[in-house]
Amino acid sequence: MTVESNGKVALITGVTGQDGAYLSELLLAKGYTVHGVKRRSSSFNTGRLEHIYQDPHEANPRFILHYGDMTDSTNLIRIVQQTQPDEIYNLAAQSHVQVSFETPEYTSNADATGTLRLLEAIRILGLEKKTRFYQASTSELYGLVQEVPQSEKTPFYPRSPYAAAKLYGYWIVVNYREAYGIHASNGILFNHESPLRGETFVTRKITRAVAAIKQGFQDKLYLGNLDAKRDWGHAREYVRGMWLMLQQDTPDDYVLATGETTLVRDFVTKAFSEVGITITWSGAGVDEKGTCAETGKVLVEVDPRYFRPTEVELLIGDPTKAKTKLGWVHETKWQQLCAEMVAADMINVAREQRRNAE
Ligand code: NDP
Ligand code: GDR
Repeated sequence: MTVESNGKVALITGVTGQDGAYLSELLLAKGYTVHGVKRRSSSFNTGRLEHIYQDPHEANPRFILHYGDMTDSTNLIRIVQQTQPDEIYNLAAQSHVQVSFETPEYTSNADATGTLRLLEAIRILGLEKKTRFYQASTSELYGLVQEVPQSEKTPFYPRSPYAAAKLYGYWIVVNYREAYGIHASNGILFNHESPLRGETFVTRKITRAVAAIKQGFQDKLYLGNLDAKRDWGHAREYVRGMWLMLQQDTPDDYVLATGETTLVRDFVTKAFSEVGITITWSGAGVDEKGTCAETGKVLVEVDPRYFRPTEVELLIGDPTKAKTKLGWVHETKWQQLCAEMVAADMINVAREQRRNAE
């Protein structure tokens, strides 16, 4: 189906990521021309965008990719100048919390200063009145539990270099909104997952392992903290919330969450149950094990390598403001999300194994 152009232009950084792919789909369906910033990579990194890729040689393509990087302000200024966007969605980030302990300086460069670079690009180019700005803020800002559920009013206490970098991003967005009148909003998004989730985040790591174990290609799943609790929603629904924030007359900051929290352990149990495997848990801490009730084989073990120097133990968000002011609601429960991800990974794993065997 061809969608008629609505005349609007969006620029998405982080277009090759999970949210970038869903947001591109949404905006194209609404008639936007979508420009995406992708990094140069020695290997293929546009797999999530294949279905919406348009040959740049076509007349008037509505989906256009540009090489860029959040650490290069000259590049960002040039892309913003060339594309003159009505809306910028800043999704690019070194987004892995554990990796941020290994690469703290790079994480702050891309996630904190990168956000500043984009806001400065708007200012330098005199686009303060034209370009609206969405910042991918995060529930990781809450960190060490101050209160639950966490809302826009809950104090922040970041617990990783990633969260500290995103804290700067959050406040520089608030500052540029107040100082220069830019329509800039923070979406404080709680964890959102999907079959497109990166493979090293816990939900996807679990669903891929479940599919591989079920099909006999993997023996065991090693995980870190099974006691962490997360508020997991579906990424497709969360990108709609991003768009809604930029359609408001005034910019503001909003929590997007489901309001329900689940243990990592329970996500594991549910994922295995989707393929007919019952997990029984025994032991505690590093000695905890998940055993297959049907065969007696240990399928899940704890590897302290995945523990974080400082952990965020409990996240549960209060999305009342987004519901009331934006009309945003989430529909998918974490159990449905888990089932969808396992089903997708059963197909992915089988396909990969076939390809490897060829
Ligand atoms: P992903 O990790 O899937 O995607 C991150 C994107 O950023 C990728 O396109 C990546 O490119 C790009 N990127 C990383 N570093 C740079 C850089 N230096 N310059 C340009 N691009 C870069 O993340 P998600 O889609 O899950 O999340 C989107 C945003 O939302 C992130 O900012 C994340 O921190 C934030 N967030 C995510 C939540 C979630 O639960 N998913 C919750 C709250 C916030 P490449 O493909 O080349 O790696
Ligand atoms: P998170 O997501 O840190 O919340 O950040 P992740 O899925 O990485 O971890 C969730 C929880 O699971 C625990 N855990 C493990 N995590 C990973 N990755 N691998 C494991 O083996 C493992 N075992 C247990 C973690 O300790 C943690 O408590 C995500 C990212 O998308 C951020 O960019 C985003 O800002 C936040 O969500 C909201």
